[in-house]
Amino acid sequence: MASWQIIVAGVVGVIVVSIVTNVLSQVLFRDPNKPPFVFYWIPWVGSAVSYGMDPYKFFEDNRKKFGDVYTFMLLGRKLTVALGPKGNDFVLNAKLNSVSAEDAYSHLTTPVFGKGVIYDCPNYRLMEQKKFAKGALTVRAFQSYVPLIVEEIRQFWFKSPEFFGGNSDRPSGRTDLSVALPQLTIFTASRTLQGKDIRAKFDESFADLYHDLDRGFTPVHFVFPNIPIPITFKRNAAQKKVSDTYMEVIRERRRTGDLSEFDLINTFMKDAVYKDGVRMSDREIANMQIGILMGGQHTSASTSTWAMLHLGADKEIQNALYEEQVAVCGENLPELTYENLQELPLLNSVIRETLRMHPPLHSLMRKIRSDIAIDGTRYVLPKGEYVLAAPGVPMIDPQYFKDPLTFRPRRWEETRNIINLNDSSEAAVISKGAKSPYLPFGAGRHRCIGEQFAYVQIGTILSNFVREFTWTLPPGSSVPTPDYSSMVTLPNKPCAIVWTRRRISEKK
Ligand code: 81H
Repeated sequence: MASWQIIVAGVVGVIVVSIVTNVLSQVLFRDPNKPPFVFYWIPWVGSAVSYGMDPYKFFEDNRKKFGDVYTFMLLGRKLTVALGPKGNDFVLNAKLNSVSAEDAYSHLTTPVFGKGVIYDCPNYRLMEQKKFAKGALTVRAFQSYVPLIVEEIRQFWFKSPEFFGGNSDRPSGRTDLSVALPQLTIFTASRTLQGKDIRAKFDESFADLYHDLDRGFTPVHFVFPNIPIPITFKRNAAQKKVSDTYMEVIRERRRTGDLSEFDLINTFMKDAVYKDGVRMSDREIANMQIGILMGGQHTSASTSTWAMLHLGADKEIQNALYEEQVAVCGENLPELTYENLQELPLLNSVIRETLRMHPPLHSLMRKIRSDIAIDGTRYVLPKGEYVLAAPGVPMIDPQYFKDPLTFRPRRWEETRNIINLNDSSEAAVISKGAKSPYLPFGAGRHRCIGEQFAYVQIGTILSNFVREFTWTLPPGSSVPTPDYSSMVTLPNKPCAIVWTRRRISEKK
C-alpha cells in the first residue's frame, strides 16, 4: 500500500470507530437519572441538522417520542429541552445560581456589542442596565417617538422610489419587504432611541458598519465566535468604530449640555449610576447602544415583515385596519399619535397574532452552573450542560390556541377561543408569568424590555402603510415559510408584495 492509502485507511478507521463507539454508548448506557437522549449518528454534530432546519418540527417529533423533557446533542453541547408552560417556567425562572444566560450568549453577543454590558458583566449589572433603559421607555418618551417615526416613514417613501414609487407618478409597484423593512426599522429605531445625530449617521458610514456587525451576528458565530474569516475581522473592526462613534456623540452632547431628547443615550448619560455608586463609563454606555439597537433591529424587522405578509394575504383584516383608523382618528386621518395607538385594538391584535405565529427567537438557552433537579422527575442535569426553552411551541399548540397555524388576529378579541387555560381571560394568556402559553417576550429576569417600544414602532409602521397603500402578495404566491438559519426566524426570501397607493387611486 502507498503511504496515502495508509493515511486514508487510518482516517476512515478513526471515523468508523468513533461513530460505532458513540452509537454503542448511546444504546448501552442509559442513566435513569437523566432525561431521554435524542439518538444521533455523527459525534459532536449530533442533531444539528434536523434542529437547525426546522426546530419546531424537531421539538414536536421528539415530544411525541419522549414527552416534554429530553436532551439532544448540538455541536458538542448537550441541551435539555423543557417544553410547555411548565418547561418555560423551569428554564426562565430557574435560580440565578443554577443557570446563566451570559454563559450561553456572551460568545455571540460580546464581540458584537462590546465589553462591560449585557452578557459581558455579572447579572446584577445587567438587571440595573435594563432598569436604566426601561427608565427611558416611558409614556412621555413614546408620545415623542410616534411623530418621529411617522416623519421617518414619510421620508422613506419619498426617498425610496425603488420601494414605494417615490412621488405620486408611480402609484403601484412591487417591493421586497426583506430589503425595505430592515432599513425602515433601523431609521426609526435610531431616530427615536438614539437621537437625531445618530440617525443622521445612518445616511452615511454607519449603515455599512452596522451591516458588518450584522454579518458577524449569526449562528455560525454562535458556535465559532472567532472563526478566522473576513466576516469576523470586519465585525471586530466595525464594533470598535461604531463604539467610538457613540463615544464621540456622548462627549459632544456633554460639551453642549443638550440632553433634552427622550433618547437612551441621554438617559444613560444622566442616570446610569449603579446602586454601589459606580457610574457606567462612556465606553459601556456606547456598547449598550449597540446592544439595544441590534436587539430591536432583527426582532422588529422580522415581525413587521411577517405582519405585512399576513396582511397582504388577508384583505379583510387589512381593510378592517383602515376602517378602525378612520373610526378612531377621524375621516381625514390626521397624523397618528401614541394615544391613537392605544385605541386601535385590531392593530394590536395583528401584532400579537404575528408574534404568536412568528416569535423572533425559537430557542432561549441557559448554561447550567450547578446541578439542577427537574421537579416531578428523577432527572438531574449536570453543571456545564445547557437548558433550552422554546416559548414558541405552546403558541402553536392546539391545546392552547384553536387552529394555531391560521393567522387570525380576531382570536384575541374572543378569548373563549383561547382554550384550556386555568384562567381564560385574555389578561391571563398574556400575563407576565412564565406559566403562560403566550411568551413572545420571554419571562423571568431576562424578559424583554423592548415590548412596548416594539408595539409603538411596529404599530406606527403598519398603520401608516395601511393609510397610504393597499397591498397583496404577488399573484399565485402565499406567505413564505420560515427560515431558521439566521439569528431570528425570518420569512424566506423574496418577501414580495404588490402595492397600490391608496389616496391616489381613490382620487381617480
Ligand atoms: C438565536 C438566539 C439568540 C439571539 C439568543 C440571544 C440573542 C440576543 C440557534 C438578544 C436578541 C432579544 C438580545 C439582544 C440585545 C440585548 C439583549 C438581548 C438561536 C438561539 C438563540 C438563535 F439555533 F442576546 F442577542 F441556536 F440582541 F441587549 F441558533 N439573540 N434580542 N433582541 N431583542 N430581544 O436576546 O437558535
